[in-house]
Amino acid sequence: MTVRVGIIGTGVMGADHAITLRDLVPGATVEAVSDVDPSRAASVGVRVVTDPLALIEDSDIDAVLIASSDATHEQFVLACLAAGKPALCEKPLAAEVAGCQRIVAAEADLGRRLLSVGFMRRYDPGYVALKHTLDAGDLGAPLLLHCVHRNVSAPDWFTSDMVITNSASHEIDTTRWLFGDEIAAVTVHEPRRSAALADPVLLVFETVPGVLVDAEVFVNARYGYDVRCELVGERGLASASGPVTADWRDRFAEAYRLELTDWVDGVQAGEARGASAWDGYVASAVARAGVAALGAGRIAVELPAKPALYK
Ligand code: ISE
Repeated sequence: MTVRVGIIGTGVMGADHAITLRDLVPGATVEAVSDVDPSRAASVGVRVVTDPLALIEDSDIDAVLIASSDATHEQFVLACLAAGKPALCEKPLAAEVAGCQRIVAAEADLGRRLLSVGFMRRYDPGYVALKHTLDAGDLGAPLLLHCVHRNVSAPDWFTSDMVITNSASHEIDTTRWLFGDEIAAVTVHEPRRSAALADPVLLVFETVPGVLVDAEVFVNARYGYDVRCELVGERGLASASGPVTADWRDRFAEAYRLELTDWVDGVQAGEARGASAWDGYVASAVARAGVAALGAGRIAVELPAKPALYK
């Protein structure tokens, strides 16, 4: 069966995903799109549905890709659950931790997973190879992970909180995915301020078994988009790196292709793949602890019990 995808939000990521789905993902078509800006929606070149909730309900749409502004995610994700439609939501799952909790509760009540969250680094060949090396035991037990996450420049609406909630959320998810462990505490350091916002920041995550992860997140690094990490184990080192590019679309093009392919294959198989709503919730909860830690020392992360659906 061909998966007929509806895309909500045709800005930078939605438009990029539309091209990837159309040109590079077997078994998928972009059936319709919706955007607050009708001309931006029309530029994708497929049917435009003005009301995003009508797109979710549309009987010609099998699965929904949500790439609209962060504040709208919760409403659309909940509507997909109510309609029984699989959905891939760009991170964050919801703008606030409470919204993520409502989504997790709604999916747990439904009793089946329909949601995936767009943490694309889980599909990046370099990060996947690093995880294989670690899981194969070649490095011994992990001790430290050093991460670098630099953007050329942040949009003018970016805030200090967003450096953590929007950007560092990738390092939070990478840490949990790579080690399969939760983050127990967060500390955030800030050097001498060179900009109006807290940028760069240096985050330190402590995982439950005691691996230390440091992450430099610098959203106005100017020279390029540069994302990489190095893992230090008891018996060796391994790293994941990639080219320095203009932005994340080039650096992670292959990761996006693999993510969308796996999502579509999962829809065909009746399975939700990739990061779950629970992963989206935890990323937001840890990011919120990071925001609290900015200038306030070490903050412990308290998580509720994981619902059975996600075990
Ligand atoms: C953006 O939303 C992304 O997801 C990028 O991967 C990240 O590098 C950037 O900092 C975020 O703002």
